[in-house]
Amino acid sequence: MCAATWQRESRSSPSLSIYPLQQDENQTPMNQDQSNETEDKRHSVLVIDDSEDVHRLLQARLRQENIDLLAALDGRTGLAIAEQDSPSLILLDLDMPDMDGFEVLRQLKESSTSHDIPVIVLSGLHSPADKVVAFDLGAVDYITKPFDLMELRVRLRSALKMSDLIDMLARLAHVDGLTGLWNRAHFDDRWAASISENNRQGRPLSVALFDLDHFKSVNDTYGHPAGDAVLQVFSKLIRRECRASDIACRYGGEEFVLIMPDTTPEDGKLVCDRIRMELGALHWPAHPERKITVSIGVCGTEKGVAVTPQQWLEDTDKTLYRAKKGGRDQVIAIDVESGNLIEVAKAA
Ligand code: GH3
Ligand code: MG
Ligand code: MG
Repeated sequence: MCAATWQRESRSSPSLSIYPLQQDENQTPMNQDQSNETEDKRHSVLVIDDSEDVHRLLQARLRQENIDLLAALDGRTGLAIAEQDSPSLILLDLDMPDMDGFEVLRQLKESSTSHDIPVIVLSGLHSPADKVVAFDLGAVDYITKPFDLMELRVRLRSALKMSDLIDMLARLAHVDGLTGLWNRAHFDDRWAASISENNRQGRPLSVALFDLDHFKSVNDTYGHPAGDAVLQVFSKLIRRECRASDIACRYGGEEFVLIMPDTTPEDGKLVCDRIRMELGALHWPAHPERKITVSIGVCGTEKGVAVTPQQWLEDTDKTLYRAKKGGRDQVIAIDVESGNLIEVAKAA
């Protein structure tokens, strides 16, 4: 088994380049500039073909394209590269020794890592039955050999563009329209994943629920647009203060939630208190006489714990409620397992 890699560059998550300001998948999707994203993106394309001639030809003829080519001379190597490098697209030969292209395609579509990578079949098999099977297995296109290079190029570009658009739509389905933070659906996914990671690896994990204080009266007094502006500014503040690995979401209305992986409740409390104090100190041109404050409940652990996502969130909500009851504009943090209070910071 051998593999030649002409220009190997590990691809970041498919959707990341849609939001150039993002540095990490966990980071919030704010400030996205979606113009020209599909044109400017550099893609990597994995070619799985047992013919060295095909690799040489593609390498020479696709040099002008904005892509990095990865090469595998057999199915197993191709599957391994697909898992490891998550290429933007795969060009797959069907007729190969050991593992044929149909089997490779089947395995690509079975793996959660490679499932969404578009596959164009590049094959000397011309029968309609082969084409039907390839499409049934999940290929997005089928090009017969010998292929016309111009046609291959345009089909390649078209498949990459379509894949970028699908990525973008999938991502937008997880973004809150008003604030640009992740939305509730994204939170639900990531919260469950964060908890299972904590259970498995025993690493610290904290979560914070934020609820703006007396927000209804901000709307009632200064109007809904002023309330919207507060939500937007607060979202930016959370994003600025949290780490790239934290996951900031709008939970709903004037409530926000921040997942803080690898963060003890003590550290989570410190971060949240900084956010609380900065918000309280902000000057609001639309209503200079009115400060905005937030109440925050933090619930976390420094080790692996057997707590369900629902229970953990309920405990966090109760902690937030205590902060409200305690007079608002404060952070209350607890250990999720013992329920012990970590620290309380009252407004000065
Ligand atoms: P508390 O301190 O107890 O949290 O009081 P509150 O007034 O903040 O809480 P309440 O739940 O009574 O009111 C929340 C308000 O948030 C009511 C709702 O109109 C407002 N709200 C929810 N979503 C939005 C939004 O997208 N924009 C604006 N401007 N207001 C919103
Ligand atoms: Mg509320
Ligand atoms: Mg509120």
